[in-house]
Amino acid sequence: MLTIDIITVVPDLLEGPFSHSIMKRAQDKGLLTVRTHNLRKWAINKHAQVDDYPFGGGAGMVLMCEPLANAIEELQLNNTYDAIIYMTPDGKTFDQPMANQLSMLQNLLIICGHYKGIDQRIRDQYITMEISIGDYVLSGGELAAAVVVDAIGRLIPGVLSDETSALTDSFQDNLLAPPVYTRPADFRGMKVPEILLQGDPKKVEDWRFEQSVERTKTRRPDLFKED
Ligand code: 6GU
Repeated sequence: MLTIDIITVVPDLLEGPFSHSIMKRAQDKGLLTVRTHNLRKWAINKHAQVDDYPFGGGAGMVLMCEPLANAIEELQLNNTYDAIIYMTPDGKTFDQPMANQLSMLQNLLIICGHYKGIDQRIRDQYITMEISIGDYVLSGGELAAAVVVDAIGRLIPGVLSDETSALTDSFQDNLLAPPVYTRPADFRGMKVPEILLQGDPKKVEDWRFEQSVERTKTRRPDLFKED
């Protein structure tokens, strides 16, 4: 059972991604709980202020210490977090091994920045892990958090109907997934590889492995160089 709390100024952005398909099933089965918390609940005044101008000048607003500290501390009264994660383009690049590790934890708190980010003192004081989802800039951490939660959620045992299917994902063994086909066996003259129709599981397995290696060589040779 994994519980994920998410602090955000735009909770609406996180409504859709977890309400469908596999993420919905994970929650319905009681294997995953995702709770979003609007940072404005901890705003410092009646204007619902949570951000302010950066000291030293410059463009963009910074999420203030006080609302974030109060939000984190209030949530900590009822939860002991295994990790407090800040979503930021200068974090560690998210990958499948990180997803695997996070999926084994019980309680996660994810902080989504917006505008120019959050006050550095919150990062120094509370954050235990900083995650980026790639080398490009999003306008906030919410979509990145949705990516991370999806990648983690589907790895929780019992979430995928065929429990072995996460094992055959791309990246799970540093190989890309092989091509897949379904009916019809002949679509406008384009045929499904014969070996998949013959019903010899060993041959199918060998073929899929070869295809995976071939795909990885041509598309992602860098994956062979890792570890
Ligand atoms: Cl985690 N946040 C933002 N704002 N941009 C990103 C990102 C995160 N990861 C890649 N780009």
